[in-house]
Amino acid sequence: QETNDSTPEAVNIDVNVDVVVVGAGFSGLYMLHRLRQLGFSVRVLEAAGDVGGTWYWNRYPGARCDIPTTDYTYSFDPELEKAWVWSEKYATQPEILRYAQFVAERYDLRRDIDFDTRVVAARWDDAAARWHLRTDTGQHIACQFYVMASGCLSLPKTPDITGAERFKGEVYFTSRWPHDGVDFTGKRVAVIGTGSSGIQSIPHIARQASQLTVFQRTPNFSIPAGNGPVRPERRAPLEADREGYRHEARWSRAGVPNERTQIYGRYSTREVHRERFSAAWQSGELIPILSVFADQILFRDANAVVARMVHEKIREIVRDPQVAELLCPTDHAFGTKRPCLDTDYYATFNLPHVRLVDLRRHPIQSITETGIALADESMDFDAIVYATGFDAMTGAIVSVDIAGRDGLTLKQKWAHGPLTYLGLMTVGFPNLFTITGPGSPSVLSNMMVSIEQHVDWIADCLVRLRADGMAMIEPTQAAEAGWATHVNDCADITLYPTADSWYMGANVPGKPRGFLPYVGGVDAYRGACDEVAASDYLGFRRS
Ligand code: FAD
Ligand code: N01
Repeated sequence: QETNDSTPEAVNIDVNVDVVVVGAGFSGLYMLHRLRQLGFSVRVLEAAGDVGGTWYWNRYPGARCDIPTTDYTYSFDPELEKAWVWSEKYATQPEILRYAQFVAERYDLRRDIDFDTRVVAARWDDAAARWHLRTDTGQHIACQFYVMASGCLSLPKTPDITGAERFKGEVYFTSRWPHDGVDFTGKRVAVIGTGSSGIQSIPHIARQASQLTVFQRTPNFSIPAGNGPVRPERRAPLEADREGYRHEARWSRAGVPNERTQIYGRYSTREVHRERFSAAWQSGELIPILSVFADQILFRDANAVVARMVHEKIREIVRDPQVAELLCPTDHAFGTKRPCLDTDYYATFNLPHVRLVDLRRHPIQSITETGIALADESMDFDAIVYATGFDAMTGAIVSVDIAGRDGLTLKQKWAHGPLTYLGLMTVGFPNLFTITGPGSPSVLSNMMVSIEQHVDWIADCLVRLRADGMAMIEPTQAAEAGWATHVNDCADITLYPTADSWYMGANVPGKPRGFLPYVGGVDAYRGACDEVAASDYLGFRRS
């Protein structure tokens, strides 16, 4: 009721805690563990039926991480590191989910988590300096601090294809895959979307389906994962000096120890191009292929060297030259959309029952009751798989009706793009923190490193407030504006803003256009956050 919402202190409160954390993925789990250790009362609210976040929801065949699992792992507890050994270079979704469950059990986290509980609204009470949250289960929860650990890639994009609701066959979303799996044996299957989820699942679906038709709007760059045992380059330094390796990761550009090259693509020879590209291609890792040359994300000519060599690889693998050309990305610079890691993706198009449809030349007119209609052809399917991505970085946050000081909603404030200070907080919404939020390195990094850094920073900040006898923290307008300028300046010297990517918000119709993460590097960012904290939270008002 409106009256209740505007005078929250007058209504019944079901739970009253120091901190509410939304989400029980890797961010929420570690946040809960840290805060509990520090003596705060915490409630975690999670829409899913269990822990794991990304790894709970994305159960499509072939789902794996794309950062080596030795790096995509918590590092906050050496004993945890000893207790868990990853089975391969890139673990599967079930193994990563088991890891999240293992962590939840080891630290007895589930007792403070409400599952199957979605937060729908949050309202700041300025007089009492408290947040009041409402859930879809009818709970009213009050808290002093409110942490959105709700994920950067957790809100699936709603299908924006005409007629999607008409199809009478089976419909699947990679991001909401059935827990019992799907058997496509003997079925005619359509997959829409060729981002990481499509590229990982397509080879698996092709192994079962009698016919597979892939609907591609934009080809993506993909490199072979070369999955198998953990690479010696990662295992040896970890075994020799685990803490040293983790330290190097925390102070690296992308959260994974990697050579920092000074070799410029535009100034080096063909031999150097080939040698460095081959080594990166062989590594089967994203960070080496994204840093073959120091200038590849800055200048088109250097970038084109890498792009051309990926095209050559595609042409070597795909036998039909026309199909090979369709699979070669030419509309965006290499790395400006997240490149994919695959196992047998391009080779799948050599199979006789697999067909590629180029939606640029043959757009979908409508999804029909029995299949998909293009302008010049109609195709019938038993199943349609949407691998169409997410409303990334801001979607899950603004899908909660969050009202800050004076009733301004976050959706209104961010109508032209998100504004944050350090990707952690936003003016007008005191005591609200986001983990890996817009304006932080987030999705451009090994997320585990970024998650731990944000959780630790927030935990330290709350401890300092408590120690200083303060109840509130909020950024200043000047700090927020300054950070926004810096985030944009960093992006603008790169090629990133030139692509129609989800990094730019370009994949969701109507979403404001702007580069969402901070591209200045995990190391520079950590330095900035540490400096702010060490200077009595410079750029924040505390009271
Ligand atoms: P999430 O794991 O997304 O968890 C957020 C949780 O919040 C979800 O469980 C969601 O249900 C819940 N939630 C959201 N809104 C609400 C609400 N209103 N009420 C209640 N609950 C809510 N990153 C890497 O660094 N390396 C990788 O290899 C990698 N692989 C990926 C593979 C896939 C298929 C995808 C989709 C992403 C991948 N990512 C990867 C990014 C990945 O999202 C992060 O690494 C990490 O798992 C995010 O953890 P999180 O806890 O921040 O968010
Ligand atoms: O989503 P995407 P994703 N009609 O947005 C197409 C992480 N991740 O789930 O490019 C037709 O990348 C769309 O086409 P276009 C990783 O960070 C990691 O695959 O917009 N097509 C695109 O091809 C990743 O980047 C892994 O022209 C439509 C595809 O659908 C992020 O999550 C695995 C369409 C969506 O690709 C998102 O990946 C999975 C339409 N109306 C995810 N709408 C790992 O490997 C969209 N598309 C670890």
